[in-house]
Amino acid sequence: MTTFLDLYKEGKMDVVNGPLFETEGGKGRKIYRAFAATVLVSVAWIWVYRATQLLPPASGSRFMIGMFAAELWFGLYWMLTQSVRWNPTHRRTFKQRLTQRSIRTLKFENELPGVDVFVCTADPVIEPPMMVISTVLSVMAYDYPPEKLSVYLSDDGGSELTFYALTQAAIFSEHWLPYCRNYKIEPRSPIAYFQSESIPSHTKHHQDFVAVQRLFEDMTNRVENVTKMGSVPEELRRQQKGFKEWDSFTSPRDHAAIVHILLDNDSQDTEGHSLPKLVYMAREKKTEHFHNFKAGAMNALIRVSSVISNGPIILNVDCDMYSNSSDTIRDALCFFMDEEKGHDIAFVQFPQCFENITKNEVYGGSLRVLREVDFHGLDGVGGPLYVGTGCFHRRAILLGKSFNELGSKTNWKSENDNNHRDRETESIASLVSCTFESDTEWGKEIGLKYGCPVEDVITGLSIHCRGWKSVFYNPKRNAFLGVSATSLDQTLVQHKRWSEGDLMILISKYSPAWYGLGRVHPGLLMGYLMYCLWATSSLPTIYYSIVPSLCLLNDVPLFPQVSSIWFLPYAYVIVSITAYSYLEFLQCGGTTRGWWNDRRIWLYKRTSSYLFALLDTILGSDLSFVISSKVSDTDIHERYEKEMMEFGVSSPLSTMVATLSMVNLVCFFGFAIKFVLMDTRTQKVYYQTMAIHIVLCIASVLLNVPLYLGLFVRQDKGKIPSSVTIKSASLAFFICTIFALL
Ligand SMILES: *[C@@H]1O[C@H](CO)[C@@H](O)[C@H](O)[C@H]1NC(C)=O
Ligand SMILES: *[C@@H]1O[C@H](CO)[C@@H](O)[C@H](O)[C@H]1NC(C)=O
Ligand SMILES: CC(=O)N[C@H]1CO[C@H](CO)[C@@H](O)[C@@H]1O
Repeated sequence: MTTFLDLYKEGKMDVVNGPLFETEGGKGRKIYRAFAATVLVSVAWIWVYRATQLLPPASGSRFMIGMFAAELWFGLYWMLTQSVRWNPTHRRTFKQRLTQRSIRTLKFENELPGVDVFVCTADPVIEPPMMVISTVLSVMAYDYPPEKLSVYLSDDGGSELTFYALTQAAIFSEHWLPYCRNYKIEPRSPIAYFQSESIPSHTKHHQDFVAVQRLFEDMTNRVENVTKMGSVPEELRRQQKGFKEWDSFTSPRDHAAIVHILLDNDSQDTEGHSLPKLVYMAREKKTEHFHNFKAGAMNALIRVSSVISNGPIILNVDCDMYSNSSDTIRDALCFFMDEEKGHDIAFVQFPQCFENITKNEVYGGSLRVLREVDFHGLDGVGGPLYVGTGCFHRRAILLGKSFNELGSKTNWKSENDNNHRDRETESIASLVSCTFESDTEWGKEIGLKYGCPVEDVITGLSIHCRGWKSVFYNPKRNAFLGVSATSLDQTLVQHKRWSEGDLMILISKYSPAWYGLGRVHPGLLMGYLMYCLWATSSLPTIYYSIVPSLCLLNDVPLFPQVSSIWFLPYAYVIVSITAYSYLEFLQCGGTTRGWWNDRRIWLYKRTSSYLFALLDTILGSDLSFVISSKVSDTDIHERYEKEMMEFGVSSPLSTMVATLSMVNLVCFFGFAIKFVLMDTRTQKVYYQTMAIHIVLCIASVLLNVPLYLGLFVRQDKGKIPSSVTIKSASLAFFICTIFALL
């Protein structure tokens, strides 16, 4: 490896002085744009056709208005989706330059900003303490000067089990961090590491491996024993004075603030190196004070960290999302610290990647297209959304600075020196009391925004509106790995929360439709609208997914005949959009069956999650925040590995999905019987007039095959409960009857 000194001797200093990151446009943009133009023409053509159908004297059937409305919507929405495909952007960092600059001037190393990492957890049952501390250990082990790194765990469950686990993690880190450093191992989450790694025996590395592994297994046993017992036994409590805080503890929803510094500047690992700071925080909870979920926890962390370490850079990760790459901090700093282009970057978002994805991702859980297409596209028009995990922020901007206030170049040295301002004067616990935020701008102008289930997206939007840019960095080796939903219901509930939150942004003060207008790039505005309008796209999708089938059953043609010139745009749009989505999915690394599964989930989330999100928003129901479970029992796990869909529970969401698929099945059988009984000539005419209906209905039935299996065939526990079967069958029968009578 050539070091900086070699380069220096050879007079190749420029390698050191170059930019810290580089930006590239995507390939094949021209071809894509030409394709998009052809689709646009076809869409317009379809609109014209519908308009002529509605005019007297044609004035089609009474379903035409709905069809027109749906097609108008799809066309307009398709235009919004072009914003993320128009100008995809890719980024590359040069971390070695960052390192070399710090070798050249020791000053530069001093200037490396402090980084505060926030990990949020909310419930020791749904988020097991071992998983949480494995994430904590993975971020403590970043390749970064430990005296500049601080890790904060916010525990909204206020659980002594989690606290106990964290005390054990603090002890284990004294061995784990030197081990990571000495052998440069990856990944640095001990659970993930010991699951995958084996080291050839008879080496020093192997001896150390075995020793650390034993320590890790002991710790796992201790933590899991305590977790199983549900409380920390007296003799263990006596070993750590922090447990005193739980003496007055009554419930997770009603307790005093607990802030405990487990490792500070004086803590050292077994080799005498400093350890990162490690802080446990459970903010005060009172039943009569609303706590604002994760946004409230994040804001409390911002305040607590400001008096303990006050790092100018903040990274936040979910507790199930461990760091899979120890370089990530340096990657992010390449953006913030670039002398030329770094000054207007507010946050660096890394993609959400998941380790529990099966090959063909039955629940579309990899968010592949979002990661490989949407976010690169957004990056080209001003920056990705903030998605609440795997994101580096500049503290000053989270605190509400606008671009004009801070605009010029950052002096990282002075940012670092802001440390420890108020430590003496303010007691830390008072910073996280229930009443601290009353009559302040916290949750409004300062920190993360309150009142929205997707606090992250709305916070990111307000940052963009203040004139800042963000950056999407998608390195080859995934930087963070989380756990994705492993049942249909979890998936649908998650999408309901996202789409509901995004819809609330649309009607909030920060709506991209009016507040963002003129403040952010028009392309970014369209990108935001694309997500904010998820929920509303449920209605046209539901209409389109059953009305053509029902009309097939009742012999009401809604589409042009095959021989008509108007048939062309329909055929072109259906074929080209389907083929494009297939190719795009493969391009993003997916499989053919994965794409097919993804189409199914696309349909299900639109017809159920999005619909209920829309209804909840209109009817003003509460912000009930369902945490998607991160553990699953072995039965469920087995079926997940076999890629069988997990239905299991009865919920309005699954009933909706089952009903619509049942309607399509009835229509399909009705059509099939009719068709078989016709003579060949009638069949031909029928086919001429109803071709598109037939295609849509058959596609829908094929897409729903796993659901029919769950309804009628499967006998395992993951099948659709019979209550749902009965409800959805009656509803489907009812819908078909009503429709026939119309
Ligand atoms: C996580 O990092 C390891 C290297 O440490 C890499 O081999 C692996 O592919 C990464 N995982 C994912 C899902 O990218
Ligand atoms: C955990 O509990 C089991 C039995 O409940 C016991 O045998 C074992 O020694 C315990 N382990 C630790 C580390 O306390
Ligand atoms: C929570 C969960 O389901 N974790 C699983 C993720 O996938 C790995 C490997 O397939 C399993 O070992 C975990 O149990």
